[in-house]
Amino acid sequence: MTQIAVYPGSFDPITNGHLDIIERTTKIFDNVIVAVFHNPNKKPLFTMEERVEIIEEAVEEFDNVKVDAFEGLLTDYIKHQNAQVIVRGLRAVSDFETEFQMASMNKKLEPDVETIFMMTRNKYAYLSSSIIKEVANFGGCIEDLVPEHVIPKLMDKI
Ligand code: COD
Repeated sequence: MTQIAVYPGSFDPITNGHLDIIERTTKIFDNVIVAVFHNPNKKPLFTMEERVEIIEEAVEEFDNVKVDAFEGLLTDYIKHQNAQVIVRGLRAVSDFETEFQMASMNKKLEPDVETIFMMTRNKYAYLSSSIIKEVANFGGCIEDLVPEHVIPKLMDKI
């Protein structure tokens, strides 16, 4: 059976921490879908189309990665894609509580789907999309923290 993993997130924008999780996931599963969540209750900095496009450029080198957008329940999307696994990244202990709650609810909704967690690489442990936007907004250097092509796109927005 082809093992398909879904790596879901907001990715507003993708960081090198996300990219590292994607790269490591490609080595474990046959196919990886990076699934960008459209949350109607949130106003992201980048539109859905922009986030998908930015990620597509970042994952160009991996031939088993597809980038997609979804709305509604993640578990419904997973079944629709015939995927079996949700991949999430863990940074600090503070991530654990939310992740535990989400994984438990997803298990309740769809018992056949497993969530697996990948520890962040130490050098990316402090990275999040929010901190990148804040630092960029105040003129700080974000080189080496996001894929290169993200920097001018962020500059255009702020
Ligand atoms: N190093 C390693 N991993 C990282 C790093 C880093 N530096 N930064 C972020 N990550 C990981 C995060 O821990 C997460 O696993 C993933 O990357 C994506 O992160 P974000 O912040 O872009 O995305 P989130 O956490 O906002 O995504 C939340 C979802 C969209 C997955 C969630 O809200 C969802 O599933 N929504 C769909 C509706 C639904 O089904 N709701 C019920 C869920 S129980």
